[in-house]
Formats: sequence, C-alpha cells, structure tokens
Amino acid sequence: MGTSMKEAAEALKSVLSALKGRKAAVLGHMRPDGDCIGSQVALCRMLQAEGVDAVCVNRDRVPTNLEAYAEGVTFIRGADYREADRLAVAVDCADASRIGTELLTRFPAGILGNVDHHASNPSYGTYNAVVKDAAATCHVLAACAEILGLKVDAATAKALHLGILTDTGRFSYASVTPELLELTARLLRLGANPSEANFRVFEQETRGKLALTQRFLSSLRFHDGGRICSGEIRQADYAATGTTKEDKEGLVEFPRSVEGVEVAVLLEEGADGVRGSLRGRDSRLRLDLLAAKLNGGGHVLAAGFNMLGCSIDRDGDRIIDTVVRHVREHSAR
Ligand SMILES: [Mn+2]
Repeated sequence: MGTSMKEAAEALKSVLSALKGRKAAVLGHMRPDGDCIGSQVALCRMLQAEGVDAVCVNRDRVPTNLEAYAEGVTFIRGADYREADRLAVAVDCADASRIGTELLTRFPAGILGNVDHHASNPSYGTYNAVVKDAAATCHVLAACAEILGLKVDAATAKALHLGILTDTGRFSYASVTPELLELTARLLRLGANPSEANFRVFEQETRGKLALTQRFLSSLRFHDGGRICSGEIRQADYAATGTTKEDKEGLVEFPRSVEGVEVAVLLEEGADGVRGSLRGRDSRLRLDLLAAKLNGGGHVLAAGFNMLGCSIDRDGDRIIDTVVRHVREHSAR
C-alpha cells in the first residue's frame, strides 16, 4: 500500500515540528538530477520560510544547467560539510545509501525526514513522506505544500516545476495525470516559467555533449531480435569529448525511442565499475526487479544499477544476458 498525499503531508508536518528551533540539512542523491535539485531547493526554501535554518548538502555538485534554480539556497559539497548539529531530511533518495555512504556517516542520528516517490523506498526516515505513484518528489512537495499551506514563492514554484518537468520527460510519461497538470498550472500562476525552464535545462547543450552523443549512438547494439538496445560510454569517451559523467544525462532516451525496443540499456564504465541505466515502456517488465538482480533499484519503467569492480569488456555480455533473460521471463507472464 502506498502512502497518500494527505499522509505524506502529515509526515512533512511532523518533520517541520521536529525542526522547530533546530537546523536542517536537506540531502539529495549522488549525481543529482532535476527532480533532486528542484526538491532540495523547494524544501529548503519552504523550511526557510518557516524560520528554519536550512542548507542543501550533496555528495556531488549541482549540474551547471541547474545552477540557476539554487536561488537563495546554499549548496554544500559533502566533502566540505563540517557541521554536526543539523538534522537530515532526504529528498528523491530511493534508499538512504543514495545520499552517499560517506556523507551519510555525518548524520549519525539518522534521517529525520524522507520525501520521495520511488516504489522501492523502504521508509528509512523517522517520518516518511513517500508517495509511490507520484510523478516526482517535486510533485509530492508541491501537493504537500498546498495541503499544509506552506509558502510557495516564484523561486520555489520554479524549482517544483523543474522536478516535475524533468521526471515526467517533459510531461510525457504515464505518470502525467489531469491532477498533475492542474497542480502544475497553479505552479505557473505562482511564477514557474515553462519556456525559461526548457531553455535552461534542455537547450544549453555543449558541443562536447553533442560529440559524446555521437559516440554513444555509434556504440548502440540490438539484442534478442531488437527488443533490447544497449549503448555504452567509457572513460575514454569523456576524455576525448571534454565531457563529464553528468553529460550522459538523457542519452538512454535514444535507444528507448527506437521502434520495437522494449528495454534500453546504457552501460557506463567508471574507474570503480560499471553503472547501468534501464528504461522501458511496459510496466510488466518490472525494471526495478531487473535492476535489483544487478545490484540496483529504481522505478518500474526507469531503474539503475552499479556493479563495482566490473568492466564492460569482461562483464558487458553477462549483464546484457541478465537483461535478455529477465525480459523474456517477464514478457511471458
Ligand atoms: Mn525523482
């Protein structure tokens, strides 16, 4: 049973009460995306409006194209975080480990608040505002803010809109409902700006990203009669194109968009192993369960994994085999 928005609002209210007179650290996940940054900024601003001293803390830095959203909010890198008296509230983290194990050790009292929308979230907070069928963590926060009457000014509305925009594939996924569009309309009235967001987030690509995209596209391979399409990125691709890990954002949508492809796979080889992104269009294929077989997790249609100590040359075929077998098993059901 998932939690309703009303129950999530109650949990968020408890977080606010617990933070009265205390200081908060709003934590996001490693390699933050639009929903992570959007919900961190929005929650931080909501807490500040309630008189709580709040900052955002992340293991990794804010992606360049999202920096404009950090209005009035301080982001601290995990490695630079020295304080000991802030209470942790995690947003958009399917599991506490997504915060980063090193950063997590700075909060020995645990996670006070857990605001999220991932189906696999095990409710690791003292208070859990987790709505499993919500389109984005920003969706949860926007709905809770309305229920609780929290202040949403223009900058907060822009941050909330950012997370909904990016986590719904620009309002194109199955998670988009009339209610979500109505909620988004209210965010626009408060100051969210779709054309500005589209420009900031999607139309500021570097030439390096374009070159990385070319390399990724030429790596695409089809498996199992074309039902699965995989592509890869290696360290050398980043070096040759002057890009970084954050530039791989969105590339998995290319194989996903091909006719006949049911599951798209992006394999990324890093110094410590192979990370993978999985995207699908049929919820019966349960990519969250597939990712779990590969040391990962996530949503039914979008999941990821991280295989430490693996390499694409040595383990790539085995990973794809696992994907093929899983897809066969689940599509037969
Ligand atoms: Mn999200």
